[in-house]
Amino acid sequence: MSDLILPRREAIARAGGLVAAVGALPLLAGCDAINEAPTVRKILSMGEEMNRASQRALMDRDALAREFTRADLSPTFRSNGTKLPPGDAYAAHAAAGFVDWRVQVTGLVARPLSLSMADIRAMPQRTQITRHDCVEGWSAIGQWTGPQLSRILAAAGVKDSARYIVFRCADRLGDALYYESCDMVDALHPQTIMAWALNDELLPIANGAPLRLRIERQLGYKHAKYVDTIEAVSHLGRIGAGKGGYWEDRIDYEWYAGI
Ligand SMILES: Nc1nc2c(c(=O)[nH]1)N[C@H]1C(S)=C(S)[C@@H](COP(=O)(O)O)O[C@H]1N2
Ligand SMILES: [Mo]
Repeated sequence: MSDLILPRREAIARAGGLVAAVGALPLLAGCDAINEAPTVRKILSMGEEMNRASQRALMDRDALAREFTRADLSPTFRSNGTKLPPGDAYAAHAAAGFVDWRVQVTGLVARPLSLSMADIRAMPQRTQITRHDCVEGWSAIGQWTGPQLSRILAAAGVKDSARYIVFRCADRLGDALYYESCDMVDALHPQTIMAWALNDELLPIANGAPLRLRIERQLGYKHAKYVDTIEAVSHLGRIGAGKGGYWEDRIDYEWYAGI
């Protein structure tokens, strides 16, 4: 939590700095006189405004992404990035309807899990209709179903030392496997689900079959497809090139892609 409190402290410190600077002007009357000076009042309220804005930004991390209705569904939910993971192993899983697919829940957890798709579907489910925004300039509205990530993490007994969740994917894109990560605020957000259905059908291969992350407060590239490992970690530095995601490691995509 301490990183979350920092921005607010910074805002307060910055506002304080402004007030201190004005206080140093040769206005030196009592506090009340300073507070009544129009510029000072303006600056003080700016500080308050900044503080309120930063508090709002913090609280907003828990706010829900907008949900839509079935009437809003895009006629087709397009695919981006990998459309078919290369390799025989994935092809065999697909041919078998993913009956032997396993999702490992590992890292900083009390009870590592190896979940089948049947296990995933037996958990309590959440269905949500949301808009996906890709940085490449397109959006699509789809209905997603799957268990909340928070339930999976609770079943595994995620430890207090876990600060990030890493999602490892089965598709190699160029030189490396795709992966993504998020902090615990997004991991435990009610709309963060591991989806196995899109628009009431099993997830198509192009959209990440058999299981993909939906992390609705984040941009498209954070929504890892073809997930085979969910790992709780304390640091991201030793994973991939250390920037928390496949694209973050390669081009200047932000790790925190909040929307
Ligand atoms: N494993 C994996 N996940 C991925 C990608 C990918 O190439 N591989 N592309 C990302 C990008 S940039 C976007 S916009 C979305 C696209 O999801 P869609 O194919 O269902 O439209 O998946 C994201 N997750
Ligand atoms: Mo994207």
